[in-house]
Amino acid sequence: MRKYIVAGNWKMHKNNTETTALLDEIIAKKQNTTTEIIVAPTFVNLKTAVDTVKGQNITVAAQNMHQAEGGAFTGEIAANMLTDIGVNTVILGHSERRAYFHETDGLLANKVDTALKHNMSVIFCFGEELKDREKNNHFNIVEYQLRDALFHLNKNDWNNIVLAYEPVWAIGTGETATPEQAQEIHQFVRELIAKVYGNTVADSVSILYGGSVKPDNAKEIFSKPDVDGGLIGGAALKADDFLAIVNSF
Ligand code: G2H
Repeated sequence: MRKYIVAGNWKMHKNNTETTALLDEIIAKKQNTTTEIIVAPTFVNLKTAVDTVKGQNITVAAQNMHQAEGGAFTGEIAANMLTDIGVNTVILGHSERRAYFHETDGLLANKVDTALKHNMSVIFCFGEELKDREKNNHFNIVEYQLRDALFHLNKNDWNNIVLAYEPVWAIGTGETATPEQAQEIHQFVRELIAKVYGNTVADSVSILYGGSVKPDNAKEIFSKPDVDGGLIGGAALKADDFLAIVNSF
């Protein structure tokens, strides 16, 4: 059975006080749900978040991490610094990391390996840019991203991988892929994983959609058979919006 997941990627928003306030509101208003709720505040607020959500069935994730075990990498964060404070999930390969911090699929393969070595779960983001879609090259791009970053993994590794399809042209732009466009890629990805790893892996990996998901479009997107939830940016910054999305299955 695939897990349904709604993950809030807070990006570079919310200071420490605001982090506590938003989490308190989410905790106070959240209803019982079988959907896994994940929040990803900034690094400096992760420990606060872990302490605040204790016992609440909310997972705290980091938005990035370095591939090395440690060393002279000014400004970076290692896997064991995250696990030591109770953060066992990390978002890797977000398009903003790829675009502004030059992260390549080769580098991301190393980051994924490091995360798995530390028994962390990875939410791996991928997706084409507008120019790729305009050239009708989006299936190829997505396939290359997954092959280069993930297809060296063995079958068991996939127990700790969640995928997040985020078409770059739909991120923070108000543009959303139509539910049909999302389903088409999600189905393609699941079939690709089935070819490489077999049906058991393909049927058990959760594939989230991300890119301008809002309370008013979440239900339709999540209703598609290969969409197992969402990675939410802007709409994750307000408790009511985020929880409306969590309750959209
Ligand atoms: C895509 C998404 C969250 P938004 O980046 O990862 O952000 O929902 O604001 O488009």
